[in-house]
Amino acid sequence: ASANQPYRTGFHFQLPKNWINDPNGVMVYKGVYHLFYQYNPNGAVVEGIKIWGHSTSNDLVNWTPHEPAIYPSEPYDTNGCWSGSATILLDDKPAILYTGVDSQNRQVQNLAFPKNLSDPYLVEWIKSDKNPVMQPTIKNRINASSFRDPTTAWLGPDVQWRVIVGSKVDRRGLAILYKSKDFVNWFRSETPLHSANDTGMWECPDFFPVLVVGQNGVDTSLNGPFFKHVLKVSLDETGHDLYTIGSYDNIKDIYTPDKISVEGDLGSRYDYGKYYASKSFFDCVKNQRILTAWINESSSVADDVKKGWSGVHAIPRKFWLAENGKQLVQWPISELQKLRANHISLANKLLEGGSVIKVSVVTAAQADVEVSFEIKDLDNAEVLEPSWTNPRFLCSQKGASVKSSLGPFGLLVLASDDLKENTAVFFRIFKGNNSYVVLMCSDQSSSSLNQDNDKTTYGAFLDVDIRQQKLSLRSLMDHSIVESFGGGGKACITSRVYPTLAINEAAHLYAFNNGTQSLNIAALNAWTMNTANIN
Ligand code: DQQ
Repeated sequence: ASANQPYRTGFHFQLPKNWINDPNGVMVYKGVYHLFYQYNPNGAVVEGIKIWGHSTSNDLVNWTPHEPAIYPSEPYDTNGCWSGSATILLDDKPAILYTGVDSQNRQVQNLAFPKNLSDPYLVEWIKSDKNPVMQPTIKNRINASSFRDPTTAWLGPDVQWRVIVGSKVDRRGLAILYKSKDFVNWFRSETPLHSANDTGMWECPDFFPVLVVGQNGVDTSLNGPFFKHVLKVSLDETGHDLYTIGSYDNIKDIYTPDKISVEGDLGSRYDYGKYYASKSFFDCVKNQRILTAWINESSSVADDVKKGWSGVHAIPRKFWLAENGKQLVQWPISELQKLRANHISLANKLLEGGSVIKVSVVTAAQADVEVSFEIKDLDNAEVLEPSWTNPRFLCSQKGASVKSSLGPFGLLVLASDDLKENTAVFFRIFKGNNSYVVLMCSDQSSSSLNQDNDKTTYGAFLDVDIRQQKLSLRSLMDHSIVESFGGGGKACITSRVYPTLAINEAAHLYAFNNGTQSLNIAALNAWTMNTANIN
């Protein structure tokens, strides 16, 4: 960030200019991490023909740019090279499946292989002469404008590859399943892997196993008693990434969610703020599953054009199944901590009702903070009305300035010294039926004096038992983005904000308690984040 470009990020993946959206084909090859991405080389707007930009990294933090890897060149992709995924085949050879928008504007799936396998940077890709390898036909009745975003493939017990492609029939979202023995000739299965009513188009599906016990990740082809499966879809109607946890029968090729399927706006979300078109991959170097995603702007198109760029990617997150098996838990990759500098800390500090304390971290515009709160007396918590089931609505009704007894308390980030501008990331505690209910909110309503931004408030319920444990929050602040992790990563909220006063050295960090009851900051650790080398 600089005086004329105060919203550029210091450690989030971004490009020098123009439009970026979905992460594509993420993988590790010969120890090098590869990230491809949807890119519009002609401007900072969504309109335009998309190509696959390409960067590589040794640590998922610093990134080196390469020439675009896949761009329109053939009738089967002349109107765009859209999202897709990488699969490492059995002979260790990577393959990419991507959506091409063909000369008739039909969506088809295409295959590409590296030109030179001894080049760890895989800078050149060759498209298969069998392309398109999957396409809509009169017989298969696939909707040619809703057929895109092939996943990483996995191997079944019959040694055939499987891949799903997002689609819809009317408003029923579908994960169409294809199988192949050789990765080149693909056959559509009669039944989709999964589908759900009234969800609209399933963009960027992702399907993978997670271990029932522990935090390690596993290869996409594993299945059996030690695993559950996760299906994620990106709903274009709401702009949200939703997932279910369930079981995958790899004989019948059917996925069955444990409880409910994706249900409109209120299913489990990776992130309750801005976070879309995510894609995971198995990092066999560190035995972890990593989640990447696109975070779009909340500014006006005119402002995006003026600043010359649009879109960033989230910090890659390691993620795993929670101990109770009911949700995923996400945490920024540990390599990010290499950027931490100027450590400051507080311990056992009283945060009185109605108080604000300054946390004097150097460069609060680009910082990482972890805080845990201790609440001794829960008796006076506000009673949760049975109708208060929508956390986002609750957070917008009860923003950072609405007092109760236990909350709001948390952090004011990217704040000006007069607090006229601030983004409030905070908790509220309610008394539920038999337990306490924790609400986590990110309130953007005072984030900027500029009124042209989307300042919607975000919220999530956080599944932690505060009688047993402290309430923790980690926020990554990076000029125009705030990524927050509640309860050790059980609820995540990412927001985009565009302060006009609280920029660069004029941005500050505070802890606040706007509730009437005092509580304790058990520990607070904050760091300036050094700038990563990104593109
Ligand atoms: N973005 C791509 C599509 C995908 C959408 C086009 C999701 O392949 O469905 O840029 O953001």
